Amino acid sequence: MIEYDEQDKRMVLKLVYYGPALSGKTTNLLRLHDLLAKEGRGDLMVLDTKDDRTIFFDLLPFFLTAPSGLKIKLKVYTVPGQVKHDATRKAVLQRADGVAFIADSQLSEVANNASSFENLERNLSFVGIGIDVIPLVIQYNKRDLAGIVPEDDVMRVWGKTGLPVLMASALQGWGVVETFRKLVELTYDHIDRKYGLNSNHGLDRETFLVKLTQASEGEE
Ligand SMILES: Nc1nc2c(ncn2[C@@H]2O[C@H](COP(=O)(O)OP(=O)(O)OP(=O)(O)O)[C@@H](O)[C@H]2O)c(=O)[nH]1
Ligand SMILES: [Mg+2]
Repeated sequence: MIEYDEQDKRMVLKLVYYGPALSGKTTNLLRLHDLLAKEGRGDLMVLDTKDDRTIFFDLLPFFLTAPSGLKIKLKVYTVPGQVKHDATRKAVLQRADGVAFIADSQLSEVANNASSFENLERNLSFVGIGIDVIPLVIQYNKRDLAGIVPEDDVMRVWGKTGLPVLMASALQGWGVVETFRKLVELTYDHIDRKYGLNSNHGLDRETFLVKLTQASEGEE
């Protein structure tokens, strides 16, 4: 549910990284912050944590201006994965324009992934967003570990949903930008259909993607 002010030429978009506790949502944002160019992105806010676990949310903002002068702010949030923080998850999910579901690839986490995804379905419905409508990508994180669900099994389960599924190791820094790029792509298409980003604002998909996912120089 895009915040769009035609008069002011401003648009605020919200992407949410969702998933079970300790799946690597905060680590995804830390890596995005390191891997993406400074130009066009703000600072990462990691809010109150307890033992490195998110209590409220983390936020990484991006800014870009379309040729029409439309100013777009893209806010990327994480939710706290611990079951007890459900009220906060609902609050963060309000008015979301896209979701990345970060699953933990470890065999021991299969049940937690499933219940977190059910929780996402329930909470999206609670905040009035259709899970079939909102841009949604799935990331299987922690691929660097032993004792993980094989990729074939992941695809067998998720393939039939038609959702994009990406493998990643946020710890090692791979699959993270790819996941973000996929979500940004889907979100662009979703907004373009409604607001004509290309036709009304001269902002094509490629430019949108490039501006938001430029690699930072020097470090990898
Ligand atoms: N081995 C491995 N560890 C990871 C990976 N991603 C994250 N971790 C570790 O998993 C732990 C939890 O990561 P966080 O990013 O804090 O997890 P979170 O999903 O934000 O957790 P909550 O805030 O409690 O919901 C940390 O110790 C990370 O270093 C990964 O790809 N591989
Ligand atoms: Mg976190």
